[in-house]
Amino acid sequence: MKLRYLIFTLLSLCLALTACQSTAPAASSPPAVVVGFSQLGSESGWRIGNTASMEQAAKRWGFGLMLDNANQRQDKQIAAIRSFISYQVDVIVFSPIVETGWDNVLREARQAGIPVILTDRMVDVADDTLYTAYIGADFLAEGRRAGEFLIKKADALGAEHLNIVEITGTEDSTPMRDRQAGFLQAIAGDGRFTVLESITGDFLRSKGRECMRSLLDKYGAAGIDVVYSHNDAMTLGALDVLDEAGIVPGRDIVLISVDGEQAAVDELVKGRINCIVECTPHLGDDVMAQVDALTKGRTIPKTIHPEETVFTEFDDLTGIGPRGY
Ligand code: GYE
Repeated sequence: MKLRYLIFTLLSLCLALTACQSTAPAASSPPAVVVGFSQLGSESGWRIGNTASMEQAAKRWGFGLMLDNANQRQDKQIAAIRSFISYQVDVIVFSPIVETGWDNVLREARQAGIPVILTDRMVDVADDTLYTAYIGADFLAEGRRAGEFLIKKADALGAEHLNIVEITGTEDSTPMRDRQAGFLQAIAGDGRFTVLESITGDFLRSKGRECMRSLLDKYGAAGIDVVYSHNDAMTLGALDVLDEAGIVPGRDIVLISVDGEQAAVDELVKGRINCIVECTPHLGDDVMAQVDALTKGRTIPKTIHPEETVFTEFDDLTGIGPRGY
């Protein structure tokens, strides 16, 4: 116990010194369970809310948390996981920025006997016993909800034909793939819809702006009926551009977004976004509950999805409480 305690304190100090954060409890009480968490970055309000959720939950459960923020770099995530292995944390939790490229480091974790829980995003590995569980959204269902809204909206407009542009999240990431696939599934076979183009905005507000600008340059305001954006940060960036161009969002162009950040919900309430598919970042307690079960030797479910909903212009929006992210 003494050695583990020393290691935990040293690593916490080291992570803090290298601009990482740690929610390590005060040096007087060694935590019984130490979790190494590799967060992928800070690209959106969703992500910041997710990091806070993990930190708060670790505290509530009395676990030590070694948190490393990889600032959008897979190599940094791999390095963080390797450091968690050398320091023999009890459980490794990580949110993989992309799906591929994890086989080796996951094998190393297995050799060290440390279980791995994936949170938020999935990996694509040849052997899916390399991770113990996935705790995060059902992105395919989210994409379908976006498509279902569009069908309802087209009905309400009596539209014969709608041109869609899609601003996608980070390429090779689970939410990007499945939000796209679910959306296409939902609208498949409905001749009223054409997806003109899918362009990647990397889940960033700044890139959402760039994408919207280039789409407007290419198709003109009259050529675009619908923007389907894979997250609120990019949608907010697109709104900036539409405002500058004198286009009325929500009316001249239908906007469909994903996440449910406060800033985006405020725009929905104002009628400037038509639909937001909820994706909750509040995964911390679900993750820590499974960490707790694992460290007590219990078997845990392979997949856990949080409950999520959809907010649209057709709903009564007065009851949406503060979003907390
Ligand atoms: O939608 C987006 C974030 O992986 C679900 O990543 C997450 C996505 C979320 O940057 O805002």
